[in-house]
Amino acid sequence: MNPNPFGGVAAPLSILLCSLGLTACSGDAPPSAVPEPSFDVQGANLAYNDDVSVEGGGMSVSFNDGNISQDHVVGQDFLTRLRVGEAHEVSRGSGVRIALLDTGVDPHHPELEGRIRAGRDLVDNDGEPWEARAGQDNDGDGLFDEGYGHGTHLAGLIAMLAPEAEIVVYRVLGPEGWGTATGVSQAMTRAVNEGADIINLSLGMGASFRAVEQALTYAADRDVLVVTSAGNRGVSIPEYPAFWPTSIAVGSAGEDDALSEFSNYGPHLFVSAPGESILSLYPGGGYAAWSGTSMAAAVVSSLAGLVLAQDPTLGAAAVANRIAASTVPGTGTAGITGHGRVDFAAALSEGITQVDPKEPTEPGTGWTPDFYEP
Ligand SMILES: [Ca+2]
Ligand SMILES: [Ca+2]
Repeated sequence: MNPNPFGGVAAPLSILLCSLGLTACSGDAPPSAVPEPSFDVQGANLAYNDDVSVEGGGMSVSFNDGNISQDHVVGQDFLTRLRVGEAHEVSRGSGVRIALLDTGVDPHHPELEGRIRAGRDLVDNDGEPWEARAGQDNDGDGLFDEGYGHGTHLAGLIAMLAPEAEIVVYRVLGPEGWGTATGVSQAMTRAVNEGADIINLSLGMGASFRAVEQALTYAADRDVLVVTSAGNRGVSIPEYPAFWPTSIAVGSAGEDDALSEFSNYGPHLFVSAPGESILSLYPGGGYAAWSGTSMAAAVVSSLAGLVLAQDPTLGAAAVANRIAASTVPGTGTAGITGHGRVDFAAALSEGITQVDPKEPTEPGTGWTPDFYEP
């Protein structure tokens, strides 16, 4: 039986095998009918073996769009829907450190001025985790530098949504959106040791690697909240690290709060957040629209930053609990779409602080069942 409540078809076997690392994945088509701006193209950039890619597949690619300005970015409808303005009257993320493990950022973008701190570049092994093009199609998908701008886009979102949080950048993915599990695990351990409160992982891999599992456990043991993207293949097949129980997996929702067709779903999905045609920054002082659970994850990392800044005594599980308990009623289904779509103002409201934190359970169940109250 096809469990997809959004009318999609069950994933072909080749994609399943590919997601489990049993076969090479380049050449598999991404899910169709993904709502993308016309200037976006889709890459079938799926992870296998020891590789990690931006969200593990179905990656959307964005380009600088001269028609978008900062006015458009701060005027997006989803900010009103999430009641971000009200939330900022209560908390702006001050004192919180959010680690962004991605393709790096453009630290010279005017909107990121004074907001970025260099963590480490695990791709080039240097101290400058900044985005750079390679001008090569190393993964043979016909696209050049298709991951370029991904990290800058996410940094722009976090800078807007948690305007006083510190963003610490670790570069773990090259310009085509590929990296290694080793690099991700090393960056996670560094981020924890360097004082991160929240780690944003808008990336995915088809299998669970021991080094990454150990880094996730290390973060959990030190009460660092790890926020992951659920993946962009529109399936319920596990992708890591989203599937790991101590991370909270974020799906993408559209304007109507329904889960995006491209968003992965299932028992491990914790909450959803806007992820369709999100406007943010692009390297070189530009702007771009991008769709994906990557963007949704960055929205939730930012919200976690606001919650933690409001009450620094909260542990990672308590922060996650408040985000889950304050979702918009009726937008989530236990075991499929998680608790529902996040609401910034509700997460910072008085009543939510009374919810008891719950502990994560086993891999694959995520934190969803424990948190869910019908
Ligand atoms: Ca570098
Ligand atoms: Ca390529």
